[in-house]
Amino acid sequence: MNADKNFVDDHPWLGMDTRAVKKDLLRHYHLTLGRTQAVCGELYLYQAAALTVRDRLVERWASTRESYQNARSRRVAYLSLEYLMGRALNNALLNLDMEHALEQSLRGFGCALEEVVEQERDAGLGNGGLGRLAACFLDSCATLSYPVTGYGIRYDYGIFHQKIRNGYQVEVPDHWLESGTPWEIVTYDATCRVKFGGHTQSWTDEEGRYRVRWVSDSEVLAVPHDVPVPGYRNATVNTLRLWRADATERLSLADFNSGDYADAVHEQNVAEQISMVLYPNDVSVNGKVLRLRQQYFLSSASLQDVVNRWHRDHGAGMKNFADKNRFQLNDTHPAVAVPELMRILIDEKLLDWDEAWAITVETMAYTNHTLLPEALERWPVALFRQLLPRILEIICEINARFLQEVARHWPGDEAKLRDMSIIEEGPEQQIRMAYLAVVGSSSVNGVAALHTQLLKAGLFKDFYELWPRKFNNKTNGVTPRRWLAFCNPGLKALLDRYLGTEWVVNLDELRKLETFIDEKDVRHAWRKIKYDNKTRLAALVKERTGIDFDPAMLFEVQVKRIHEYKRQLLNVLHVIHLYDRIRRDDTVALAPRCVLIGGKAAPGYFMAKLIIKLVNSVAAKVNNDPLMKPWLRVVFLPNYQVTAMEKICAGTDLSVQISTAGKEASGTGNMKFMMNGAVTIGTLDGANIEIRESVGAENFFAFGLNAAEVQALRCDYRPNEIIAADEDLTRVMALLESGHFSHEEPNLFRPLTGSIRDPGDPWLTAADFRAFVQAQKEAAATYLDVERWTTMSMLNTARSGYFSSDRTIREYARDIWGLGQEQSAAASLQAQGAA
Ligand code: 26Q
Repeated sequence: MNADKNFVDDHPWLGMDTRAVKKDLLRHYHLTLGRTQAVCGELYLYQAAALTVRDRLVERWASTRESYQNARSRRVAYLSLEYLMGRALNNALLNLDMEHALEQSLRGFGCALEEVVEQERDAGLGNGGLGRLAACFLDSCATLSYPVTGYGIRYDYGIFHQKIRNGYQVEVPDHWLESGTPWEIVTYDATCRVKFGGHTQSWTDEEGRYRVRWVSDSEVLAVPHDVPVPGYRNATVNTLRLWRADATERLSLADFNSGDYADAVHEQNVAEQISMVLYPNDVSVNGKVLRLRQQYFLSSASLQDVVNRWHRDHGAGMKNFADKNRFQLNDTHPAVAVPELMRILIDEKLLDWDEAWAITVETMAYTNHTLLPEALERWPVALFRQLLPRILEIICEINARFLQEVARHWPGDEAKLRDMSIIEEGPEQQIRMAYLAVVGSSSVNGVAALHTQLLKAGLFKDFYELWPRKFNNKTNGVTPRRWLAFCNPGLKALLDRYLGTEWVVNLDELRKLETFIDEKDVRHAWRKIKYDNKTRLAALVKERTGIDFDPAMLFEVQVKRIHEYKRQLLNVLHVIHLYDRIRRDDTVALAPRCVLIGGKAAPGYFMAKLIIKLVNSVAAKVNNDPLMKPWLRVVFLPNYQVTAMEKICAGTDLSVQISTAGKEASGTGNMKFMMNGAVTIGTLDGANIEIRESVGAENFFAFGLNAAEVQALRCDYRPNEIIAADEDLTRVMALLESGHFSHEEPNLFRPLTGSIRDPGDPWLTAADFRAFVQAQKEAAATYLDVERWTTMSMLNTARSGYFSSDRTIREYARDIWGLGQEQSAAASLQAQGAA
């Protein structure tokens, strides 16, 4: 065999020792980047470090691909419009165990590693929980050596950068690729073409088959940008393939020659728009044409890619394709993959409908992430007709056949046909993407036990009756590599010392911590670690807001997207209540506390933006009042992102998870806090319920209405009576309504107080106020009992093993993807052999 062809196999892997790393660092600095004098804290040193690490990833990447190929195992494509990857360098250093070598190498330049890693911009290609979940899943798949490829879009602009001006959110574009990224390799030879617009033609071919041709009026190139996803110390490197959109014809020569330069680049601009920017709404959908173009672009390119590889590896036929492939849809955003796979199989591979449908349903699986009606995607039929005419025909055929099945199951039931139809009738026909995903998949899962239960009883009730076996739960998890081993080095050292190092890949091992729960030294070390982490967090708060947090005080944190259902407003009501108590000099059993709230609001979400302004106004009032100083500090932390959470979760005492019961599908921030020894104050919603079960009710501050009580109260909700009957709440509302926090504009917060007083308030904020205050009192009293709090904190970490995304991914692999144990083990063995 030609040595060049197999460079990686024929050469020993690059050294991991300081000498080898330092040599490559210098080489990249001088030769790849063309620099002469290394300057500490500059971008180029980071880039040289990243390239040095990347070389080692690329070697393992090639061998991982080969071992998957040899194992001929089933493959999974994870389709997601969002990946919130955060920083890659730190993560790769941990997973390849290179931190020490790089640190030493940089020392030669008189430079600290911490300074170098700070140069990296977050890859913020997602909004919140759903995007970060995708990133945690990729980490677990690589760590477990599962052959899973992530597919997404390489947005030029990720989630906006949040600035706060005069207390208001201002969105600044996130041009994260400004100085390039060392973490992608462009794979031009796997470029695909995606069709848009035009019309369809049908004919009967020589063999008498009914055929359809989609004559599009434009085509866009999808260019793969591959990002390495390293597993934890197992020599596996999986792939995140991100598509960038490009024009097929770079510029129109005709237009160019006729002198219209602007028109000449028009097509290019239209094409490139597709991968230009991430849509910044996380809950309510916005129905923009460009968003549908993004969805189809991702779905079509990814499916073509999988089918192309299939032919490369297995020849021309589609036999066994269903046995060897699975597609996981991250919410309905890529649900158009269902009709797109049908199109490829029927129009291009010439399968008949039934064969194609069997393959499609067998290979597709759908994860639902929300029950909120405003988050359910619907697209006008008219828009599909214009943009994706062939796909619309296929959806109509899927629906027609599906409705026949409904009619067989519920004979004569017209209402059922109307309720379950993929196409919603009305003044404007709409496609219900969630129904399309359910009908076209063999698995439908929710993301926490309560959420799945509510899906089966509510949104998908009829579908559950029709196909009970499709439905299953997969409670979310988070990766313990980033969310414990990396973000909490102090705690990692303690765990390594007392438990050994297995816990990083087997988080259930944390249970062993319970055997040390009474050991004085451990308890003392535990408190010291938390104190140090709080000091780190305080430094971040100081840098971003100018406010001093005192690490001796209770750190209470609520960070997540700003949304009414998450009830940051309830948190603020409690803060105002504390402020009111301190002003009245009622400080009995009060624990001095620092309250941190952070998160981005969708740019068009008025109420969420007003909540941000309120937090800032209350913070200003509190922090400028000398009376408050010993008791209360409040900040809104600007630009909450993955990298900020790495410091935040390690330095938190009390994790605030207070969504209206039944509304938060799962939550994943709650899990990161728990792992790092924070205690939760929370409602019985989403994964909070399972967190409480795991840690024990005595180690969790639960409060408020449960999902059933929320439902029941809706019919007869009288917030004004609740307020009138509650002296504390009356005072809080009076402060807000008197303009106490908005002197120049006394009515500024009326929309918020009005919503609390509205009998139609869907979030029942007033209903849970008293219970929240009570739970907060208990939390404060407990915090003041240092020993009791230490025990609670330790037990939260010790019992968090279930919330590892390794557990979640094992369940996906077993129940949905059917990835056998042997497949993962074989790949892992091969990779290790290569290492
Ligand atoms: C849809 C159409 C058009 C534009 C935007 C969107 C869109 C984008 C993102 C809709 C929703 C999202 C994100 C949803 C999300 O993050 N959901 C969260 O998922 C987490 C992981 O399962 C859960 O833990 C959270 O409870 C859930 O809110």
